[in-house]
Amino acid sequence: MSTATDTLGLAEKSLGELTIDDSKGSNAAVEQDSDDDGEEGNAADEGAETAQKKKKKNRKKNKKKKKAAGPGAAGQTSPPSIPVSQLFPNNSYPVGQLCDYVDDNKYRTTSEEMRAKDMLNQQQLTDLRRAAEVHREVRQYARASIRPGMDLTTIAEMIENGTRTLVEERGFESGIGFPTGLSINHCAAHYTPNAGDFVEVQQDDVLKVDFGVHVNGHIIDSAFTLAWNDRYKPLLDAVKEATNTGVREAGIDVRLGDIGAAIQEVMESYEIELDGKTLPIKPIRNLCGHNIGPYLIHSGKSVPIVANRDQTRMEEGELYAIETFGTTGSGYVREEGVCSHYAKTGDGQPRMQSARKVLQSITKNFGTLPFCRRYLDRVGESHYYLGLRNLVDDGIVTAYPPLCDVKGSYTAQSEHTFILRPTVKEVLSRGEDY
Ligand code: HZT
Ligand code: MN
Ligand code: MN
Repeated sequence: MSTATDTLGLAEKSLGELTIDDSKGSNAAVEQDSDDDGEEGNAADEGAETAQKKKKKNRKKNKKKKKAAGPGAAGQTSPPSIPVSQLFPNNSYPVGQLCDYVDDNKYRTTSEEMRAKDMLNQQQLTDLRRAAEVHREVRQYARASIRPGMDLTTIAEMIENGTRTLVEERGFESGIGFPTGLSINHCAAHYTPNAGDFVEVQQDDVLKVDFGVHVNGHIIDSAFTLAWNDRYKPLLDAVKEATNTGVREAGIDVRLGDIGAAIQEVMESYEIELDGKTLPIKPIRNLCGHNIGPYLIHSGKSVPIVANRDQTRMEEGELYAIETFGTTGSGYVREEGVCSHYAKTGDGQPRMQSARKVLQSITKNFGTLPFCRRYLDRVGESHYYLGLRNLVDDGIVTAYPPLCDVKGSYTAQSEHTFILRPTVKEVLSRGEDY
């Protein structure tokens, strides 16, 4: 990443100057940091180096971490170990891609009233930009590191450890936004390994990587697709272009159904040849994007990826994740297989003792943020399955099982988070990769 760091000034360019460029493709292209095997410390640190820091330095050396020189994200190690708050001091995180409003909302760019309203949300923006920078730096490492033959738990922990470190996980102030989705082939979403899952990603697989980062409950939700066989390129291109179309179409007063229509048109303009057969690429019609609230991954509105009659409009101030799914299958997902993802979505006092115990732990550790069984394991819960099922049955917890198209099909996903600021649309999760 080579980005400007200005946040509060008017020179809000940086990531906004990036063109939407899909030319790099999504094959886990190895973009290694420039090698610099020696020292780790920033120049600013060298003066006041404590014994603890020296110890840390040696540990890093032993693990052969690599760090490039220079400011900002270029100074991140591999694997990532430096909190983004250190790489971008004074709360000056990279600004996302800025898109001026069009048509009836053109006036917003320069309106004094809108600029004044915009100023009231600076802390939320800073939090979101910090979370987005964590997402970019973690995914850069993930894209370079994920290889066929790796098991999904290793991949999930790589992403989750990176997130926890770079965002400086601390109670409800900062942390993981939701479980790391690692869904393969006909499974489109909401698969993450439970304990004892030894599934490995294979050479000819299509892997969706969907993870979230939050700061003070402000969640960045963004996803990409990896494949190591070039034959999937049209499928991966389709979802990237479809998502970029949805993001471009989005704006204050735009009807959700119109965004779906634009996405569908782009997605259906693609086809793919597999084993000598040409297949249409379809949008998965029962998956959609959504708005996001504080500590709420789904805050009530859904963004379809096919045309529909929904006249609901996007509104000023809203935060959205637009995600599109393309498939060689039926274009419809069903719940399939063992559930891993859950979130507390209701209240109530369960009677069952094991339900009360796991609910206490959920409330204390995750609140309303989605979690998975591995996260319950790591906070020390065990033998909770019966209690958890009881909470789901009582409507206190919602289960989000894996969502899969027909067996033998391939699905891909692309997702970005953006905010409809009073003056401008900011695509927070935009990066050089996607
Ligand atoms: C649910 C549970 C999670 C939200 C979308 C999504 C991953 O399909 C309204 C529209 C994480 C996220 C969600 F653990 N879902 N984005 N990224 N999954 S959703 C949904 O349930 S609700 C879409
Ligand atoms: Mn997502
Ligand atoms: Mn989402």
